[in-house]
Amino acid sequence: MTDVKVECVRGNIASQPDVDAVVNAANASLLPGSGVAGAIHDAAGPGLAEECRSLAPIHPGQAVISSGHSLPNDHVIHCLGPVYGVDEPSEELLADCYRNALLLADRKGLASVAFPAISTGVFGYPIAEAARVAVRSVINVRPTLTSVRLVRFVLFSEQDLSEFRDAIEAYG
Ligand code: AR6
Repeated sequence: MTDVKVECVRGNIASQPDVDAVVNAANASLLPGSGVAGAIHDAAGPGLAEECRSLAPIHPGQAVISSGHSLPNDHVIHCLGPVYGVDEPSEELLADCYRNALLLADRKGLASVAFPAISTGVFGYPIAEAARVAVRSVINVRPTLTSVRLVRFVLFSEQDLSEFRDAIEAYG
């Protein structure tokens, strides 16, 4: 039996002070962007983009870790999600993001990680499908985790939150 809690909340990924790492829905160059990447870089300050220069570029499905700079979190885990309909197989690449981020967090000894709904904004992944892929990926990797004890999905809208709630009920 595993004791990793999986939960979802409505909120801002850059305002999750009680988790060790927040996940960035990044671009390949790890530069500040719009949406999640904008919110995280704005809150972290310019030191984050500077540190990211040596970590980029990354490929779809990959996860890399940096420090949190001015964020309330010790770390940021940067994932590049697939562009829906372009980076294939998109389902596997999206699942890889969640798995690789959690394996990296676990290797670093972190206890808690908060994810946004990767690829569901600019990258166009339909939210209901993305929620199922995300939750299934977390549930599949859960038995292998030794240090991570909390996985939180942070959704921007009530509709997105309800898709993740449904997926957690179905697979969690
Ligand atoms: N907190 C939580 N969720 C958010 C926030 C926030 N502050 N802001 C947006 N969302 P996106 P992607 C939701 O576009 O699709 C960037 O420009 C949003 O409603 O941030 O992976 C990067 O630089 C959506 O549901 O990420 C890349 O080029 C979800 O988070 C590209 O966009 C993801 O939206 C990445 O696109």
